[in-house]
Amino acid sequence: MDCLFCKIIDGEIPSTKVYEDEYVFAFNDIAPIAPMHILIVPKVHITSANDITGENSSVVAKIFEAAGKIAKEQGYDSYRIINNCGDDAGQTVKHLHFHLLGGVKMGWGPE
Ligand code: IU
Repeated sequence: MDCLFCKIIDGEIPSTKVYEDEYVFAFNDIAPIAPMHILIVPKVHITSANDITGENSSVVAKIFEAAGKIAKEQGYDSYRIINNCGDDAGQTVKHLHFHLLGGVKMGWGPE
């Protein structure tokens, strides 16, 4: 499968890994928008949040478990987790991923 994040997980494409376990791989985003901007991805290929099923949804819990651990390791106890699902939401890489952002005061809601 020609998937960028599968290649990063397999080590075919280099990345700055910050965390790995049996289910989850996490690495620094190449174009960070916050002091901490890490991508957390399932090792199994899931195209987007639309493809989460009863069969594979347990990996999402693993991702959220990892997020807290990673943020703490990075020195943050306040953070935001974002998933973009589909083109209109800005999903550019078609392998499920969660942006872990921290290190900056973030706004919320309509301006
Ligand atoms: P998105 O939610 O699909 O838009 O997020 C994709 C992210 O992947 C985006 O923040 C990119 O900067 C990031 N990224 C990366 O870290 N390494 C790459 O080689 C490529 C994209 I292409």
